[in-house]
Amino acid sequence: GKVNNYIVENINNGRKLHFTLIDPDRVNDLGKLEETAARMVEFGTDAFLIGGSLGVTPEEAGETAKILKKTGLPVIIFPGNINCLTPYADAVLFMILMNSMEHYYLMHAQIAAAPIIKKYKLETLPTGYIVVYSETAVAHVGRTYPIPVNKPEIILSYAWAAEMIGIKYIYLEAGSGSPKPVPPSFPAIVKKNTNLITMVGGGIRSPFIAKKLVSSGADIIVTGTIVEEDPDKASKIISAIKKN
Ligand code: 1GP
Repeated sequence: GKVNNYIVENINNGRKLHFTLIDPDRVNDLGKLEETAARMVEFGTDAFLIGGSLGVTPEEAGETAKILKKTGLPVIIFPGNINCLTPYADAVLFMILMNSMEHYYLMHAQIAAAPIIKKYKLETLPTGYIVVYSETAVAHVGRTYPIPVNKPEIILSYAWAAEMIGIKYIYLEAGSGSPKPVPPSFPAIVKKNTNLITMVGGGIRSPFIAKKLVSSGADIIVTGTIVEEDPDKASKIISAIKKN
């Protein structure tokens, strides 16, 4: 698929990527979103993710995708649930929430989504999604089982299992607005021992942390909250990871 090729080619050329996450539930002004999106493109973001844990209507997802598509960058759905699906995006992270204790997030959401994704003709990016901490919206909604931060070998077991199933992307998630990001030892051990494309997000607020995560092995850094607060802060993060 086009979006996968774009990501893989960039990574193979030694680039570190930045994805801007927009939660359609928090978009109040589409004009302002268009402005923010244009600024993020100027700063060097590489793609847009759209999604949220709660409250996203398919209409909001669609309106958000349409605005973001105007930038010319890939627009990828990062679904909290099937309500986030919209035909106006380019692709979807087709995710298994690997450390969920809920059967629904392991296979039923995917079964419910698959025929809709076919109808919408969305490209799928097969993704293992792991939520590390417990005190975030995604952890609560997804009923996840937290990962001990001082045990990177556990995250490696998840990553190996994902790779053995045929999954191509791994998303190491601290949770949106998390007070701390995932430890750099997590992308480090995954990168060293697998061929998975490693995405890291949640609680990334400083250029220093972002740089540390990419130098440890993250291929893609995702930021959402700071873009909502002030796109200028995201600009510094993008510069830091691109300089790496
Ligand atoms: C959440 O990883 C993303 O799914 C982004 O998190 O909002 O903390 O940047 P932040």
